[in-house]
Amino acid sequence: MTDQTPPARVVMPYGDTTGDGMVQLSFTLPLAHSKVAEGAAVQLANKMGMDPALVVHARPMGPDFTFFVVYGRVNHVVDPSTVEVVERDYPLLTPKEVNGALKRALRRRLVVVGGCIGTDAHTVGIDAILNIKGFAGEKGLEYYREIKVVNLGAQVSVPELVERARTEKADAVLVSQVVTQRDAHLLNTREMSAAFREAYPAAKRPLLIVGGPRFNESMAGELGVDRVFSRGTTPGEVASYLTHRLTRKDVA
Ligand code: B12
Repeated sequence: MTDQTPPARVVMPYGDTTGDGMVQLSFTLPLAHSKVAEGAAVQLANKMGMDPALVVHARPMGPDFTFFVVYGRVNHVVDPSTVEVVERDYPLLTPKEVNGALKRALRRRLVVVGGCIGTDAHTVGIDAILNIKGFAGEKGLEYYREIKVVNLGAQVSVPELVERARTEKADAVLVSQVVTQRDAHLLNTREMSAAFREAYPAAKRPLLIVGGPRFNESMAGELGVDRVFSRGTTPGEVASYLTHRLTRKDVA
């Protein structure tokens, strides 16, 4: 490539050599492990555009199911310039800057109520954001002097969450959803946001934030929340977002 060569617009996955198109895929078929089941796995991979496709791992999952890993080539290319993502649209602040901005703007502590709703008991994610010990080398929101954190823990019902948000006069409600079986994370989030809209006049409603590893950050509008956070979120990002949204009058 010379200095004049424009950067490639499209890219392909690779395994051994750049552009060879090799990918690896895992899935389970409701078939007892057999040569036929392995052939069915290859057929599925072929139909998905992998050709050739090779079963590199097959393991029975009980008597009637088999888990597969298939390695093979695809011919698809992707164009990074057409990818749409939610970019961070607020500055990252230090805890000191967050505390200073909140104190100046609110003249009281910001109140955050959080928990896992529905039957979800995966509290590690919300604890990573809220608990003082934090995540990825950053302290959680409990560390911030100007933030009061009420962590309700696991399996909080929506009515309980709304009630607690009311009694605590929450500025923001932080909900975690990790389990995605039958789209539980989406259904629970919609139920939660609808309940807050019903319980509060629009101008008084706390900021609604949902997070979890399988959320698409661009779904805030359709889920009825103000912001969605996904994999790898750090407490500092959340504290900075809260400060941005709750101290600036011009931010919708
Ligand atoms: C630990 C764990 C458990 C523990 C949970 C303990 C606890 N107190 O949390 C226990 C053993 C209880 C458990 C139980 C179950 N689990 Co489990 N569990 C996991 C595991 C291994 C790790 C999850 C975790 O802690 N991640 C670490 C945290 C830090 O990451 P995180 O949650 O993504 O959080 C980050 C971001 O997403 C974001 N974030 C998350 N929430 C929020 C909220 C806000 C407001 C914000 C801003 C950000 C944010 O910030 C965090 C930091 O970056 C995952 C597999 C995996 N490797 O991910 C399975 C997994 C989540 N579990 C799974 C399942 C199926 C279950 C069970 C149903 C199993 C069963 N049959 O009983 C039960 C369900 C229990 C229930 N009622 O919820 C599945 C879910 C599959 C699916 N499609 O939904 C997974 C993916 C495993 C798998 N591959 O099958 N589990």
